[in-house]
Amino acid sequence: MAYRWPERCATLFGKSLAMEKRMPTLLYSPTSPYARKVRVLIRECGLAKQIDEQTALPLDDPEALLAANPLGKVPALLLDDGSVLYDSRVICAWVAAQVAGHGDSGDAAHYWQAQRRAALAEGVIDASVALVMEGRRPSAQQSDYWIGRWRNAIARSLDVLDGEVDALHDQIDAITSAAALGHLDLRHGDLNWRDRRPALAVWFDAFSQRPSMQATVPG
Ligand SMILES: N[C@@H](CCC(=O)N[C@@H](CS)C(=O)NCC(=O)O)C(=O)O
Repeated sequence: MAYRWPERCATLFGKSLAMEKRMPTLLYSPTSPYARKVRVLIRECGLAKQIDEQTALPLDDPEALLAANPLGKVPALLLDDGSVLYDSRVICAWVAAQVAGHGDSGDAAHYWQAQRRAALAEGVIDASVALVMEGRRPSAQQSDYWIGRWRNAIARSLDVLDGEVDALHDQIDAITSAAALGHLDLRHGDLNWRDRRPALAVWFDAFSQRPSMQATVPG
């Protein structure tokens, strides 16, 4: 593979991380292929010494992981400014961008947080669809354990989105959030997601008026 990144890492990424900043920390599980992808990329970039790695087994619901990623999934990357990135695609893109020398400005931080928020909303969609699929299996075969995990992941993630609602404008994170909330309304009215999340409810009702949303109402 013709990776040219390691050379650039030493001058760009390596320098900025090695100076006064704390090291980013990757929360990972040793068996997760999503985490492995990130860990391989980190090594291909020559960044193994600049990114700390800590084991977090998602099915144990470690507090640090739930605080970092309300979806309760690995990998998650804790950045030195206290912000977090997930999922694996976002982390990989961030690593590549650091190496390419993009990624240290305030605009970049906004961009990465929007990508992270889009991954969060996508995780809500994944869990919402998984719940529907599980509900279509014979009831004796349905897993209370997974239904509980998905419902909890949705609840935690919506709490976070509710707290970040001011950042939802017309980017991919907003669109993905709207698609997620629309699916919850369509399939999981029993979750009453608007209860306890008034800001997100107001935001969604306004966003739902956009012609693009009106033209794509599921049905
Ligand atoms: N789309 C996510 C998927 C991550 C994922 O599903 N990780 C698994 C481990 S392989 C996990 O943490 N599962 C816990 C759960 O589903 O509750 C990514 O690309 O990072």
